[in-house]
Amino acid sequence: MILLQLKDEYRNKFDVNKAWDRFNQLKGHPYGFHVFLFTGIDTIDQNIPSYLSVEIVVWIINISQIYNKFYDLFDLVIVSGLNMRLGTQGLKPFGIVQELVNRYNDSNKGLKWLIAIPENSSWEYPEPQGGVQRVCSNFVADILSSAGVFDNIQFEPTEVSPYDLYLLNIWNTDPNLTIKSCPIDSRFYGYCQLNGVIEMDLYD
Ligand SMILES: [Ca+2]
Repeated sequence: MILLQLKDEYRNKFDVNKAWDRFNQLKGHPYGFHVFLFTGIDTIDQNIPSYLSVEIVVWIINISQIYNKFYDLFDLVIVSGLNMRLGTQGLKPFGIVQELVNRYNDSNKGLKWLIAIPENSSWEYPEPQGGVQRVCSNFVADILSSAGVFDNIQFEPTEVSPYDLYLLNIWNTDPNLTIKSCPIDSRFYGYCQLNGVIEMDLYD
């Protein structure tokens, strides 16, 4: 876990009151299990990490049909997101495919197309673990955006992965930066390492 400071130009944009307002809106919502996978999947075949593909999701969906015991888990992390993309509720994988055929009857608008539709940050999922969904990186991106760091650039925080976040050229990596409350001298890493031993390569 690391503590990063924004570069001065972004610190100046950061409106603390707006950040707290957004924090209080998101506080208490469950962890974003519903969006976890969809944050990483952006296209049919060009995702980061590269092994993440719609084929894997389709494979998992097929497995979910065999191992019914784990269906609730598959529903939580995949199937509910597919229903959300279709505007349906409670359809199981076969029903989703059937709905796609009925609605579009187009080989370009099949399951893979549905999986790659971007996650809309305003979607509210049904139970279990319902409501607005954010995983860690979505949450940070949402707070930064709400606080004005990105000016008026519009994007979906639910599409921001940890990798996307630390690639952003907004962090102060001055090797002489010292953060008083840091448990380890921040000059050692070039940022403040709160715990853990894995060293990060920011911007890499
Ligand atoms: Ca996505």
